[in-house]
This record gives sequence, C-alpha cells and structure tokens, in this order.
Amino acid sequence: MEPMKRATTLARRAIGTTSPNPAVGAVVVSHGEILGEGWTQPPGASHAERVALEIAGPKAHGGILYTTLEPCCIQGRTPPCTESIIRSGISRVQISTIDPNPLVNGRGILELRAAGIQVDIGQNEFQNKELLAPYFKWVATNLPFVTAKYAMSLDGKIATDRGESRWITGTMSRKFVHKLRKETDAIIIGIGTATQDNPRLTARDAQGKPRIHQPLKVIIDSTGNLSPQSLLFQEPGNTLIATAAISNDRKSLLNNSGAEVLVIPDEKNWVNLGRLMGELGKRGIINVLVEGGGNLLASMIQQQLIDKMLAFIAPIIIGGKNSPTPVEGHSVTKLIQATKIENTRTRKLGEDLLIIGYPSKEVS
Ligand code: AOF
Ligand code: ZN
Repeated sequence: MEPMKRATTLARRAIGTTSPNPAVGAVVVSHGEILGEGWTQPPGASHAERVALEIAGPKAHGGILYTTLEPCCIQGRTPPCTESIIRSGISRVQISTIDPNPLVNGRGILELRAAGIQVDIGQNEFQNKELLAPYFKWVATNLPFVTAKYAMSLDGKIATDRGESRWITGTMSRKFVHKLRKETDAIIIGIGTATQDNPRLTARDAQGKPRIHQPLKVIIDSTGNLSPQSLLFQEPGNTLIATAAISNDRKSLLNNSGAEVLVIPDEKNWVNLGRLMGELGKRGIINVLVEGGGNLLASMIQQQLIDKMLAFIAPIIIGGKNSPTPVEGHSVTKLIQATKIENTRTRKLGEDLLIIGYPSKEVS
C-alpha cells in the first residue's frame, strides 16, 4: 500500500480516542521499506509521529516520514513532534494537511524546512481532510461535528405501525453502526427513542463486549422523564440528560442513577440544542452522532445543526400511513424550501444501501 494511504488507515484506528486532539496516522519509510507506524494516542500520550519514529529507531536516519497532519511544533501535554523528527535524521516529510491550530498552522513546516528537511504537502488531502473534519470544525468554532444516522425501509419507514424496528437493516449495516459508535465522542438520542427502544448506547467490539473507550450518552429529555431503570444506566459510559425543566426530585433520582442533568431551555421550553452543542464543544467533544428519533432529527435539521447524514436503506417494504419516518416535525410548504443534501455518495453494505451526504447550510 502507498505509505500515505497506510497513514490514513492508521489514523482511523485513533478516531474516538484522542479528542479534542486530532486523530493522526504516521509511517516511516526507508529504501521502500516500512520501518515504523503510529497513530495518535489518547490525550497526554504520544502523537502519531513520535510513535512511528520510536518504532523505526536509528534506521529512520535518511528516511521519509508520511503524516496525515502537519507535525506540531509546540510543547503541549507532549513535546513537539518537529523536535523528534529533526533529531531522528529524517530527510523528507510528506504532510497531507496543515494543522489549523493557530499555535501550529504552518510553523511546524517552517521549522522542519529550517532544519534542512524537504517538506511536501497535500498528498491524499481530500481523504484526510474528511477524516479530520471534526477537528477542523472544532478548532474553527469550538463546536462538535454532528453526524446523523438512521435506518429505513425502501419505502421510507423506520418501524412498523406498532413500533417494531429491530432489525430493519442487515448485519453489515449494524456492524458499520458499531464502528460509528466507536469513532464518536458522544451519541445523542431523543426521549422517545430512549423509552421505546431502551438502547444500551454502548460501543461494542466484534465479540459484543463493551469497548474500553465509551462515547458520552446524551438524552434529549425536555421534561426529565427518562426512567432511572433504563438499560443505558446499567452499561459502561457516562450519561448526560439535557432538559428544559425538571423537578428537584426527578433530578436527584437521575443523578443517583449516575447521570448528569443539564437544564438548558430554549424560548419554546424545549431543550436548546444549539447551547447543548456549545456545551459539548467546551468539554472537548469534537464528534457527535445523532441516532434519532424523528422529532430530534427534525429540530436538528431545521436548526442547521447537522454536518453529515448517513441514511441506511434496507430492501424491505413496511407500508402503512402510520408507520413512522426518519424525520418528523413539520413539512416545508414548498419543495424549494426542502433541506438539500450535497455531495452525496453511496455504499453497498450487504443487501442494504448507505447514502452519505452533507446538508446544505445556505439560507433559503
Ligand atoms: C501531531 N501529531 O498525532 C497530533 C497532533 O497537548 P498535546 O501535546 O497532545 O498537543 C495537542 C496539539 O497537537 C493539538 O492541538 C494539535 O495541534 C496537535 N495534534 N499533532 O503532530 C498528532 N494529534
Ligand atoms: Zn505532535
């Protein structure tokens, strides 16, 4: 495999464990041979480049370092990567994307060049920018990158009229969703979904065992109705309940189950979703996955809070006027007002189809 592509593959392994640090991959190559590989370790531990260089050891001298993000030149929780690159005797560095962190932003490149190292920029930039999109957004706005996902039948239903929804999609789609959960810092669902589906909201490995690193579970529950007996309380991972109003009794009941309760009403006395995003961003959450239901998705879309959409479509027909659909809320009155999804692409997952796209944020 081409080394920069390999570095991107390695970076993927780190997603969901490094926030608010970017997930980076690095490869050290000499005479066409891979000598060391690395990916960003959890906050406070080594960056990708350092890991790869340490594995390569003295043989890195004269070699090429491939990295998905510009090496840092700052003393943060860890020493600057530029320092270890210069010390290693690497003669050339291939950088895919420039670090938007104002403390780095091109200075890493200047430092390497000043030390006589050849630096090339831009290889595989498209793929790595997509991988690093949450970090780029968070650095620019202090807000998380929000992905919404839902699974529906070919006729656009997310459950039968009796509420049965397990399972609409096939095993490959469900595995894909577990990968998404592993890669996110927080999962958001509405109280309707929390009550009806009683999900555990945990990221699990291939054997079904909960992973060490769990996303924050966020429940949008305007009136604080979530049952303290919900399955998600019996699973690993922290829970945050966002409400508009809650009695002290309910609040302490939920606190006693281990949940944090955040009271953030908007003018309609619903949960202020924009403020919630701000709060998550402040906590260093850069990646959020919205898993429904229909009312939450409608509000998120209407408030232009979604950055990326994933629609899984299963080749079954459910039928029925009363079977629920992925986005509820209110219909737009004219088609011209519909939210447009841009840059769509598709993937086949077993018999299911996955449509990926980006909601347009232009004002209509
Ligand atoms: C790299 N390689 O793998 C990552 C980088 O507090 P620290 O020391 O971990 O530094 C955090 C900053 O380092 C972060 O804000 C970003 O600019 C950069 N992340 N840089 O060279 C890596 N994760
Ligand atoms: Zn670094």
